[in-house]
Amino acid sequence: MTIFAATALGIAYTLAYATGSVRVAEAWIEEGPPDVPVLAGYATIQNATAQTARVLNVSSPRAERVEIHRSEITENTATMTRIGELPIPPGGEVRFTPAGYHLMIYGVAPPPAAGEKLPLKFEFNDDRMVTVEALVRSNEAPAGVTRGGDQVDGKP
Ligand SMILES: [Cu+2]
Repeated sequence: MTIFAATALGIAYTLAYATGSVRVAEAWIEEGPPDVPVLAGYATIQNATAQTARVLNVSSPRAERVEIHRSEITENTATMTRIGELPIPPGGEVRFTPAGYHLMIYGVAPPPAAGEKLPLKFEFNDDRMVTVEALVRSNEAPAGVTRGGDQVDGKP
């Protein structure tokens, strides 16, 4: 009995460490206007294991809460749905985009400026945790407009 249990544990241990890894790459957060309390975040989650990896929760010590959303555009209406768990297929990846999966990051005070980094912790179904530093980047502001409190008219 004891030998059997030890062997089974040994196999489980080996599998967990032999089947590859889960990576969170290219994590970034879009800098928001100073008066908007929610930020959008993006990342690419890569699953090099042989099983589906499920993202169960995302959090940040700097945020009140982080949700996974999916945007859907039907005819002319854009809607967002909160996703309870996000499956990443074995050997595959899910790339977040403004028109697809994205993170909504609530309650970061004070709001981060471009160039800052916010830690994001991704928790997976198999007890894996991946923490990344997501870079805050300014959104595509029109030429001549700078962020950081100064609105500059770009006209010559
Ligand atoms: Cu959203």
